[in-house]
Amino acid sequence: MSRQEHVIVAGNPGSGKSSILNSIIGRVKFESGISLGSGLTTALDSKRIGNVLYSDTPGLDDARIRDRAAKEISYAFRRGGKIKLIFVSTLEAGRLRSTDLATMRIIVEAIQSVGVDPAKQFSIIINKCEPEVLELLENKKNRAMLEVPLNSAAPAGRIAYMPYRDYAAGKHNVLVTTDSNVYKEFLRTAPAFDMSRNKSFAINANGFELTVQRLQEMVEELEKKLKEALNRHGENPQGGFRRFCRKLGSRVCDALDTVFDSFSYFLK
Ligand SMILES: Nc1nc2c(ncn2[C@@H]2O[C@H](COP(=O)(O)OP(=O)(O)O)[C@@H](O)[C@H]2O)c(=O)[nH]1
Ligand SMILES: [Mg+2]
Repeated sequence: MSRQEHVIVAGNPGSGKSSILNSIIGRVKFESGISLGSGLTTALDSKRIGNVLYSDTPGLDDARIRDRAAKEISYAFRRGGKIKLIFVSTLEAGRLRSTDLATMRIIVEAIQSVGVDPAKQFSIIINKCEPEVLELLENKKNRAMLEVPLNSAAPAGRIAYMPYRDYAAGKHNVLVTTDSNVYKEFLRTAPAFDMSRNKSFAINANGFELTVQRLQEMVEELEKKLKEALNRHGENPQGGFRRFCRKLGSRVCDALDTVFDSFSYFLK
């Protein structure tokens, strides 16, 4: 039996999740806009369109609604399916937010805890990238500075960068692009993993603050080491970096191969 395709979009408030779903569908089906405080989506919003189920989920970033948000995200995964999970994140002055990394990590760990390994089987969209950022990202070393830490927090199969669209800023229920082909193509080729219906699936967000702190430390260390390693290009930086990854692995980073692969890729 082939499973129902289930697109689950996750990430913190304002990153553009609902807008991305609308762009994929080509119509406004999910409410989008800015809201001060807790974000617009505080409950799971699932809609079946054609043969596909789309789930828009609330973020874990807000301490006041975190437990509720964790439950609501869990409900989406309980339905199972051929899951195309998309994390949406934005950069702040070119840097990853630790709260976004923690959100990804906690969700990935919850999936692993029911015996499904989503490593490399989900996508990350870095949304609302300014033209300057996109230009910097054309340089491999700059991309390594983002993607190696990203993969060590949550090893993605696909990382995509979407541009900042002036006309969508602060708007309510607008399509960020009339060209839904970009998003349709993104979704069509997005990696997926299978999950059975599971009534007991639960995301535990109790450790959110601690995870944020640990990931922040990890990213700082990783960035420092990466800079050193990339500067030593040509002098076999891999050996030292692998040793460093191993050391890190005993503490926080469990996807060493992915981290190392993405690092090696950037050295080519
Ligand atoms: N500038 C810009 N604004 C966007 C983009 N995507 C979404 N927005 C705006 O960002 C705000 C939050 O978007 P929304 O999809 O509701 O985010 P969500 O909370 O993650 O679901 C809305 O005002 C959108 O119009 C984009 O690509 N560029
Ligand atoms: Mg939303």
